[in-house]
Amino acid sequence: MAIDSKTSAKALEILAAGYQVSHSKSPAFYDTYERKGDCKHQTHYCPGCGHGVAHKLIAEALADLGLQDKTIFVSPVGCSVFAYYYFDVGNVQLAHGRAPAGATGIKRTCPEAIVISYQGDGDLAAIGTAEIIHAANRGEKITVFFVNNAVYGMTGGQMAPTTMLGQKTTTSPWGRRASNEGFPLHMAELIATLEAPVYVERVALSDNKNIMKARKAVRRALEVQRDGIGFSFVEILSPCPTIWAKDPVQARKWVAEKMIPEYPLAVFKDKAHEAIENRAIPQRSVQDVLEIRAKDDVPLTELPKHSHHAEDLRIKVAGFGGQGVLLLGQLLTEMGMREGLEVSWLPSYGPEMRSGSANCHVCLSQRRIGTPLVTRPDVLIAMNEPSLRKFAAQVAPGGLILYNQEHLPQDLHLPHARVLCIPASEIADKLGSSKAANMVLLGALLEATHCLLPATAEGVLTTKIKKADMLTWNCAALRAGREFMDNLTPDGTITRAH
Ligand SMILES: Cc1ncc(C[n+]2csc(CCOP(=O)(O)OP(=O)(O)O)c2C)c(N)n1
Ligand code: SF4
Repeated sequence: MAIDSKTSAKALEILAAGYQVSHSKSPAFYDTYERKGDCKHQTHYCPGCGHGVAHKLIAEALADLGLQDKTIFVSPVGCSVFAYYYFDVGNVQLAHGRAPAGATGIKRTCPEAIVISYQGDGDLAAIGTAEIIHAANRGEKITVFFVNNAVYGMTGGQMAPTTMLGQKTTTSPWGRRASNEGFPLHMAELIATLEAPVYVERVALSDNKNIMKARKAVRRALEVQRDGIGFSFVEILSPCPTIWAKDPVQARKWVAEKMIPEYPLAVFKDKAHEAIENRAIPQRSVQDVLEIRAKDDVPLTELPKHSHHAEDLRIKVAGFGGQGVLLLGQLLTEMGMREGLEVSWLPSYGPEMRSGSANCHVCLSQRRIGTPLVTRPDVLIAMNEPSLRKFAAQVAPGGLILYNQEHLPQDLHLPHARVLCIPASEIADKLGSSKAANMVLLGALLEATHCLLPATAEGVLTTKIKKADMLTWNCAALRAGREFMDNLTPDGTITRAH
């Protein structure tokens, strides 16, 4: 290698000063990579692969910026699927294309974390187009590193959305044609057209100079997230020597000569300063939200001094479409919000509007909710027999089942839970509308668990139901459900007939 006189003089100067030049791995990498049998110092990437370089730049930035301990790295499906074997940070690996959706959830539940979505071009620009566009458009405060090598590496070199016109791949053996496969997608430009993203840059791993620029971009993107400013996106043009059938040196050259002309390197957006000054959206407290609602003329129950019986209550409501299953879940979450709880509501129903099965998952919690899925309910409200049969076994030991019938089916034994049989449809029918059976069960739930205040329920009903006669039925049904519970003995039998 030729060393010019300036470089060698600098080297001599360093040696004379007693410095020791050494190479070490970033502390943001594990010391050994467990997956790799005898080669625990190596990654699984091919020699000359850009993923290795991109990983190094990210790991060094995390360590230098002091972010390693708060980072959660979301790996994709693609050659970088095993990134979690290398980065000594929190790791999650998600289904193909879903990394930005997962990263959104993680960032929203752990806003103090640094959340990275790392994706290839197949993952981000093909199967995951919707996820990335919407995460960017919502301005999620995450960082996305998009490794564009113009092919599907992991699966053997199929055409990617970023494959260039004329480029041959296993699925475009005569070269990509605009007339048949469309034009290459320019993701950085596309993302930069959206209003919300704060920082968007394209860099290339083509030579040392560009790698140094990539290093800077990686840091900038992470700083944008560290400072809580907004969505940052770095597209990294990256060599894939194996699929391109080139050696590592030729592959880097190909990035410079073929990819950069198609994908120009640029900072497409850097609104960080503007964002800080003009666009910072203040976080709203529960009290703020209540005040806003008050201005909107929504009648409020006062924030009650109510001690909720449990920190977390997970409820599943299930029945036929048309029984008010989803509405009951919505009412519970609205009530929870009014009482200052964290809430979530997740509906699940078939394509039929009526008579198909429907259920919803409801979480009421004094803490932030990690997942809206209720797989082990504390309470099951089963509005019909198929729902009881389907979900009763899921109820947590010692949990509660409210069943919309006078008796359990004879063959069903549910010793693990407390079962209350309430002929809610019948009670509601006598009050004027069997449609209010869900309110009877709501009343029974409030009485049985004291999870929320009956006054809150009436407040929510008054806001939601505009027709006077319907409001009367529903409030009457709510009270009937509570009264029914008052007349139950501890073993669940009725002391007074209705
Ligand atoms: C749902 C689903 N569809 C398809 C696949 C097959 N698959 C695995 S990786 C991949 C594309 C990988 O290409 P890219 O995202 O560009 O990453 P690279 O391997 O080039 O780094 C595909 C299509 C899959 N695993 N899951
Ligand atoms: S196939 Fe390409 S992207 Fe995958 S590890 Fe090898 S060089 Fe890297």
